[in-house]
Amino acid sequence: MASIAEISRNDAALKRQAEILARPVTADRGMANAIRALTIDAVEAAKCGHPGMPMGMADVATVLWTKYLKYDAADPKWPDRDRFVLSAGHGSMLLYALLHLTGHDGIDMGALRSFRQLHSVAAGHPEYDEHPAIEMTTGPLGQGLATAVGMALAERLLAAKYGKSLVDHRTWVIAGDGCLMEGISHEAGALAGHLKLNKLIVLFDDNSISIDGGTDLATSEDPLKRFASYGWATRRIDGHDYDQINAALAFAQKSSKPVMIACKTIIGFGAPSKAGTAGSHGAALGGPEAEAAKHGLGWPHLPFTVPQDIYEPWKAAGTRGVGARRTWLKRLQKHPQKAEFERVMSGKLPDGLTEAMRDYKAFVAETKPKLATRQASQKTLEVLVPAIPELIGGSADLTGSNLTLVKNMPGARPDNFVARYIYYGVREHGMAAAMNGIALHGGLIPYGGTFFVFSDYMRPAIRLAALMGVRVIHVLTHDSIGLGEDGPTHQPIEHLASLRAMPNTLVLRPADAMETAECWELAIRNTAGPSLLVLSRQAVPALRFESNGNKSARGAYVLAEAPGPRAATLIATGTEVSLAMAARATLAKEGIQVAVVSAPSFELFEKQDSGYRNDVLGTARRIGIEAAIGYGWDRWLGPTGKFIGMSGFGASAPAEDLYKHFGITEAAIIAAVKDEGV
Ligand SMILES: Cc1ncc(C[n+]2csc(CCOP(=O)(O)OP(=O)(O)O)c2C)c(N)n1
Ligand SMILES: [Mg+2]
Repeated sequence: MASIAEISRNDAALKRQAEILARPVTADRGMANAIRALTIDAVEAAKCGHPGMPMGMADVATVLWTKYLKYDAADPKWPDRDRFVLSAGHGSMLLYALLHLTGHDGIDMGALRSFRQLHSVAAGHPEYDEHPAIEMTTGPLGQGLATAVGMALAERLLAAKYGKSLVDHRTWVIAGDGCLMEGISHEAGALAGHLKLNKLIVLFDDNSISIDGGTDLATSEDPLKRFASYGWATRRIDGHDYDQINAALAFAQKSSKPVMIACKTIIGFGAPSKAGTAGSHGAALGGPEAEAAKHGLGWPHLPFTVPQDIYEPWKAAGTRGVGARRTWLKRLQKHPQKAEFERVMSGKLPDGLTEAMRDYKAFVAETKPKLATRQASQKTLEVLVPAIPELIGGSADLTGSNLTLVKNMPGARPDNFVARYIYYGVREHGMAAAMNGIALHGGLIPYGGTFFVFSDYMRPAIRLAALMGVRVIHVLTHDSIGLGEDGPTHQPIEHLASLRAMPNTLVLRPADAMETAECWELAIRNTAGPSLLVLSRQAVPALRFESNGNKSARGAYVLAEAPGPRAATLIATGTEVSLAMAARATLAKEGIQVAVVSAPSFELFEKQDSGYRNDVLGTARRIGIEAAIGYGWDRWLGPTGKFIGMSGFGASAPAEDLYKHFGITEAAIIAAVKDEGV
């Protein structure tokens, strides 16, 4: 039953809608109605979807896409285009209708007819890979907004490097009540405000409705005041009034701060009874309501039909940027940094990287350093940062612990973007999403650090990186009970298992300085998804003394073979590999020969052919050692194997005491080997 408040709110929305519909249909409104009609048709055809948001925001989107957004439908990947992010991804039909109407290839009426069907470009939520003009995958609310912050930041960083003549564009976002209720909107908004990312403009679909009903069920905040306190410029407009929309977008283009424009809209605008209600949010309007909506909007055309006089101005909008793109191309031809700009935008790594890493690894082989792998990571960065100018580092306020900063990495500041490092603040989620945006923008390779345990705070953004397949690198230090005294809140236990379970995510846990260098190389070269470098706080001895090739690339390899037939195979990762090596040496003195396998990456090992895998794993009994939960190890250990690791949360104590307390010791490994009657 609708409450009195709800009924009166709906009445007010319908009254306002009636007033607007009573006015003559202007050319702009006619164009916006094409978005509404296509949305209604596609959602009716699919029998599901979200008509409310596209119908509500059609007027704002029409103004943006016909007058302000810089793009050329003929080249959706033009590097200096404005970025458009539909953070409220459930309103996907808004984007598909816009791409179709503006004449983008690859999204014809057939695609709209097959909205939400298998292999359709027009998927339920916008998907990055489905069409080149879809800047990112959205749907998890708030992610689009936070990712857009990274895009806008990338623009500033590249503009500082290559100049305005090559890099000078805006990032536009449509976000809903949901995006702004999500916590990540705070992290993202605060970071953007602090850095004064003035070319970031958020169009807030301020319809005061979400799924459960009016937003007053759950929130009383004024997001504009919140964003103003972050340092944003804000405006409040009627989202169905073209003069107000135009004025606000023109204002936004001149702002010296990021901009949020709250567009008061009626969700489901045009629907005779469902407009202004949650009923239009996420379900087909239904035949009679859909018909009446089109009638009320003054849209007499058949389903999936747009008359020529409406198509034409839309197509013209799609070619509005042709001139700007051509003059940009001319500027590029003459630009002294043309080759470098094209290289970084293509994602190709610089010449000289392989040689620099080869020399560094030879040095590691020779010097055999005893280092925590986080320190080894920093040493590797000392090579990578000068060799890869597009590498942009950062940390969520743990720079000194993650060891993510090396020399000649100035931090980005609002007044200086000639920078190599981002102080993300204590904002892991915001950082991971911004890193996605930096990578999606192109021209930069982001890495960012935090404690491994707080990967939980970043998980939704890591998942989107995996889903989209973008190159981001997470430096995750303090990777086990080995961090010691900070105790169980800080000790990752289930994180390796849970992140290994995430598709298209490369989890790398190196055992020593050499493997750390190899894993960094793998991460840098992994263009297909996120890479996670899982690194220790505590020191480990050098275990690898030859530097040719990249053994970690196969995921697991025999670090030390048994001189004769294997009595057992010890398989370990990270800091536990040295423990396995110590056990191997002790057992050898007793005449028991075991092999040690180092397994820095399960994902890469899984990809090897079974012949290689069987050779590495061997036929002897297998013992897995990892200071984490054993979930997922069974597939390597087989039915007779044994796992030595954690079975619950850690504790606060010096690291050595914890290893003893939890039974992850040389003695335990030796006992496990002997238990099998060797
Ligand atoms: C992180 C996340 N939580 C929940 C959802 C499910 N969901 C999709 S839309 C929506 C309501 C969004 O409200 P609003 O942004 O106001 O959209 P509108 O109803 O105005 O279109 C919810 C809860 C989601 N997509 N992402
Ligand atoms: Mg809403």
